[in-house]
Amino acid sequence: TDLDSFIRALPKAELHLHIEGSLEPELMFALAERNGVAIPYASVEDVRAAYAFGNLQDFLDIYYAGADVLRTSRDFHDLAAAYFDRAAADGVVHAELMFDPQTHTDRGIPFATVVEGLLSAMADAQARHGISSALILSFLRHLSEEAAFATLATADPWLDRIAAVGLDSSENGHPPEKFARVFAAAAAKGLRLTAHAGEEGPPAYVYQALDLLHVDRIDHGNRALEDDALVDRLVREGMTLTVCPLSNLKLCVVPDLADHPIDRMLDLGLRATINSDDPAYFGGYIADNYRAAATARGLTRAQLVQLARNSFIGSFLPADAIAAHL
Ligand code: ES4
Ligand code: ZN
Repeated sequence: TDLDSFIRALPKAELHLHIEGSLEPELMFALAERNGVAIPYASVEDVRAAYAFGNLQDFLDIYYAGADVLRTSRDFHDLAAAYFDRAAADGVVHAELMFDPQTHTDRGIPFATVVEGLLSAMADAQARHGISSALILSFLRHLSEEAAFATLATADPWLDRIAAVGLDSSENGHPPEKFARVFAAAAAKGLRLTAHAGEEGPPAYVYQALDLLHVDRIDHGNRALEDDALVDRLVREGMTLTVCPLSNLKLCVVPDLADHPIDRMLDLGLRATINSDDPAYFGGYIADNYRAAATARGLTRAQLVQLARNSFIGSFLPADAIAAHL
């Protein structure tokens, strides 16, 4: 359709994408076979049928289990290459890939295996599609502060190829304050900072991400809308929110896309962006997310352009590269 072509033709950055969340069931089966790994599904249809989630934790349990088929650098390369092919078709010109090293190192896959596979796919994406990209090392917040420090230490030889650290996994009960010291250490090493906050967790967790982690962006941030003073602050500080409409629907953060606050965020002056989060699990890549939000909320072309523009402003690209995209 017309809307479809408009969205795909709009140059955009993807800022909130878990690369492990781009593992399509077909690739999961192929890697299970290639690596001789047993998976608890009989077919691709069986896998897709399991993707009905009542909340974030339901999803995470299935997402961590799926990642077990990823064993070699070639697996991580193939995973990211498939993502970049889809992203290129959707008009993505810059992508910031989150990865969860602890999901892999805790099952004996070396950090080097993960990062070398991802970096080779990123170099290919630049050569084949002209897509620039960056890596965000995300700490699992259900694990300890000590484990996060150990992960940061393991990453040390690659820090010149890692743009930022993030914070993901089970939000409730694992407030940002738990990671204040490790985020300070990451900042001291020159890394940018982002954290999931206000997806399921309360506005207090968004305040903690700002005040205790000193983040450059907030991943999700939906529940910030419950606190007017917090919204004013996010607007005043020009804080980017990496919003994920289909994720919000599938994880029951919103009951229906018709209730999604994306246009309210823009109307309030928040620097909202649209992203896919875990596209293989939530039913769509970035253009699907733009299209679903646009259709459900009647977004104007000007609003879609604003969202794409926000994605460059909120990116971890250097200032001259951001300017070149605006
Ligand atoms: C995630 Cl949607 C979401 N929230 C928190 N942690 C995650 N890891 C992967 N996707
Ligand atoms: Zn996420």
